[in-house]
Amino acid sequence: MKVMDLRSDTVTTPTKDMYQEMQVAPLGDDVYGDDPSVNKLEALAAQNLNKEKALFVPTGTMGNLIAVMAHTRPGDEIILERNSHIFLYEAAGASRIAGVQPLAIKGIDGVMDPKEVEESIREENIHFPTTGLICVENTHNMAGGMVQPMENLQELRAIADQYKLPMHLDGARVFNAAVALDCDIKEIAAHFDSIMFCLSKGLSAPVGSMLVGEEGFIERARKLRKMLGGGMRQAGILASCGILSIEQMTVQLSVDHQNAQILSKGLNKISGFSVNLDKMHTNIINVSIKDRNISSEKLVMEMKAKGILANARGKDYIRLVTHKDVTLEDIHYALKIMESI
Ligand code: TLP
Repeated sequence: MKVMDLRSDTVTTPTKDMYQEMQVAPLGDDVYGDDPSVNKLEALAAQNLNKEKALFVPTGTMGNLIAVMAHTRPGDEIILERNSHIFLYEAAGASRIAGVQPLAIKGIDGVMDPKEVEESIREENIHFPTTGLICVENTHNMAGGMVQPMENLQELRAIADQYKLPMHLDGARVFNAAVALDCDIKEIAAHFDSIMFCLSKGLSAPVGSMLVGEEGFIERARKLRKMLGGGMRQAGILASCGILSIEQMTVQLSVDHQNAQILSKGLNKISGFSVNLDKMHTNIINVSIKDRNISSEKLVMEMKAKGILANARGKDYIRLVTHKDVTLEDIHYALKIMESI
């Protein structure tokens, strides 16, 4: 049986070029700073986002945690969105390991109201924690890959500047945002002091994320990465794939977005499934199954039995994600299967 994995773009396998590159990539011990492939990837990431330095980290989760630790002190408070990955999906690492208190604001489609952010910043008071950081997620995973409006980023930046606070971007899929906005990634990055982006999602590298920011921040981040056990040795094997992610794979994202549109429109024609097309910005589809009279868990099981892997999202939604390992032909096939369920 053909199995189609629409659970996430994290399931993408390396491209042929990546497999080839892994075999010839120059290697060294990256803890000594001696791996030419890692050094090249870090320089490329920094240059692409127009920041001073970058750091190769094993996962997005570690990249976000390091960013929180490097920007704050234990006991600080960080402002983030209620459905953000850092708040919901990182096993409370920010609280447990960075020792910060999250102040979560409920956004609309992941977008925080700048006024509420400003009101959440603590004034000096012996009783209060100190606000240490504002975090934003773009694209927003739980909102179904929605792009954060540029004006919102500008407003948040102005507030951060006024209160002298750093801003971190969980940009796991920030290249998807840039493709959807048809803008240079630098324009998004310009609003942030640090950005984490993932190589191992739509960009198809097997492992790895980048943390990007100014030199002093990355120096602190490098030490924190070591402390957390993320100092890797001949990591150029992985970094060589990440270089190709940045150089070759961003064009794939617009194909992923087109396929997500086709899949969404097709689902809207099948009774009991509905996708809000106004919210379809990139490659993540939140499919409502409210009219289906079946729990999302059960539907996911039924789909799996027919060869389509999806994730349940709450009881009324399933999440489907398009990526390079799902072709247009696969999408049409998936629609046929969904019709038969
Ligand atoms: N997201 C994963 C799951 O954890 C939900 C996925 O399949 O989408 N930030 C954002 C916005 C993410 O979506 C993810 C992964 C991460 C951070 C963490 O990246 P990794 O998995 O590399 O730790």
